[in-house]
Amino acid sequence: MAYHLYWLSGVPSVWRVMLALNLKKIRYTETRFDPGSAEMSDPSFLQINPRGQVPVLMTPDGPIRESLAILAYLDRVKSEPPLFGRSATEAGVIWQWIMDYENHLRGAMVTLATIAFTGEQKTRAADLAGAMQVGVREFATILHRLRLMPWLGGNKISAADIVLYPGIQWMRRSLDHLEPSELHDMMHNPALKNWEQKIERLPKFERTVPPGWSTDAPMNIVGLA
Ligand SMILES: N[C@@H](CCC(=O)N[C@@H](CS)C(=O)NCC(=O)O)C(=O)O
Repeated sequence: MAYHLYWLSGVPSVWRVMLALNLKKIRYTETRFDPGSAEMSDPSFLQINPRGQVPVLMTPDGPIRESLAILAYLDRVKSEPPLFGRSATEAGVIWQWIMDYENHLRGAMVTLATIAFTGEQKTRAADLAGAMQVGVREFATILHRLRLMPWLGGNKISAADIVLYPGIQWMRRSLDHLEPSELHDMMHNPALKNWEQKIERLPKFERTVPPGWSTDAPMNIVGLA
């Protein structure tokens, strides 16, 4: 098979690549590493990705690392459905949502998850409050958008949706372990739920869900970067 994905369970950047491969109906084989696996620092893997990180997609053109780079590559390999829009405006809007997430919400999401899964609610109260504040501010924008449009990029699913969805699922899991807050209330928003359900109804969505995600198994926050 032409494509082979190296991955770790529960990693948001891996999840976006899997969602993109499914959306494009591109078949792939896979190697799943265990967290902290020695294989990721083995010279044979470092030759593929000198950073020793996942996701990496092996392609007929060689290995591609960095999830957003992989999405851009896949969009050129198979143009339908487009991940980054058709027009200049669509491309700009889609990238705007992706970069808003990368530059603002992702940091807050990582802080919330780290605090939630290490039980540091009391010792890192100020960090927790700061991350909550950023979360509320960023989610207000996302919810406003989803009340107006079916997808973040506009009328069609795009890279913006599949980049944000895995991060938002991490946010949900983290909030389950934290005291009720305004951010918890925002997560019940019907427009947000409706958007999530549309993603969850995509073909082969179940294959992308991190193994163990539906249980109370401890979360691998190492994979959160
Ligand atoms: N910016 C990268 C993130 C890659 C990354 O940080 N991967 C982490 C998991 S999220 C990893 O492989 N960590 C294992 C390690 O560094 O040993 C992307 O979007 O692909």
